[in-house]
Amino acid sequence: MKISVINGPNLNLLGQREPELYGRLSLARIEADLKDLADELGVEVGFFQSNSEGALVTAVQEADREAEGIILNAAAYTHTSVALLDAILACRVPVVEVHLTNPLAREDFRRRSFLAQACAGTISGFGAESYSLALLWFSRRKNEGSGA
Ligand code: CA2
Repeated sequence: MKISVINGPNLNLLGQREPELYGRLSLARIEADLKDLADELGVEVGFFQSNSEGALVTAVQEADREAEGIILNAAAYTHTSVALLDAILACRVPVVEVHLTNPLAREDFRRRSFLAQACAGTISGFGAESYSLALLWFSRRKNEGSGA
């Protein structure tokens, strides 16, 4: 099973700015830790990050063709993007929305996700562990499905 992990705008700055909010880990470190977990779980993972909405739409479409699930932190596009919502609605594979912080505990404009309605679920507020929890869900789902 392959899972695609897609990250949106400014997440390439993780670990360099606003560590009190987003933590001290770089995106590369979060991805390396997820790869370790994926290896333990026997899951293949792929990673993509872009600051561009269109590139993220294309990444979701490609992941839908190539992977069996998508872990998506669309960052600020979570709160604005009909294009990403439409891409997720068109997906055959489940998409899990993740956030490092808990957007419901932040500014009002972060309380609305355009994407959540099309996702299998949302995991927010656990820092880098939000991604791990999403990966565990995919892994357990696969094992339950195979009867293992
Ligand atoms: O908590 C999350 O994961 C967010 O998706 C992060 C987004 C924010 O717009 C969402 O409401 C919640 C912002 C990502 C910005 O990433 C930075 C990382 C380091 C330094 C500055 C920004």
